[in-house]
Amino acid sequence: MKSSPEAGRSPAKIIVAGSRGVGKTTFVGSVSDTDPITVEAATDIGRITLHPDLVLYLFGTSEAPQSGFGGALGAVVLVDARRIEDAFATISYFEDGGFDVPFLVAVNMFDGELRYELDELREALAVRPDVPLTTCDARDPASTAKTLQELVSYTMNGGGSDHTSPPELPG
Ligand SMILES: Nc1nc2c(ncn2[C@@H]2O[C@H](COP(=O)(O)OP(=O)(O)OP(=O)(O)O)[C@@H](O)[C@H]2O)c(=O)[nH]1
Ligand SMILES: [Mg+2]
Repeated sequence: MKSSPEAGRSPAKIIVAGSRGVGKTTFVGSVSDTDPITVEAATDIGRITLHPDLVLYLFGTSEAPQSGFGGALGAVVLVDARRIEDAFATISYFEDGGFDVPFLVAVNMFDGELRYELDELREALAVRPDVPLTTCDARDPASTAKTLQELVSYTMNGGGSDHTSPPELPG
């Protein structure tokens, strides 16, 4: 039987991307209802029930997102605050529409202080002005939940210039 427990509703998927060791498994684990399942090296699946009718599946990966991620709502690109430059490849992948979903960039703080202002980081990482840039603590469920919330509201508001909201209708 393939019927899902969510009775006909297709669960929403969110991708958690980023280079090796940025905290993807930690992020997915801290926000999930259950321990993340590692399906293969560096790919995690977690699940969070925001509401009985709203289940989010989280896919943590450092590979280019695969076909199974199709229909994803959006992506969190995690950045290690101590190794900012490692994030270039992933950010440009999403910016160039390699995987066409709205995304935000979250700098995982690893306890440290951010050495740069977010504005400076945005410039250094060449993150478009319309893409949200934020910080998080991947180990803290409240922090990861807030990051997901931000992504979901960004997505609902059009998710950047490539996904502009429809023109206002008269009346
Ligand atoms: N102090 C601190 N340690 C963290 C934080 N996030 C992750 N770590 C640690 O950093 C290491 C890497 O975190 P992971 O969550 O495994 O990173 P990952 O992106 O899944 O790594 P790969 O799957 O190998 O690409 C682990 O030892 C974590 O415990 C954080 O916010 N603070
Ligand atoms: Mg991992």
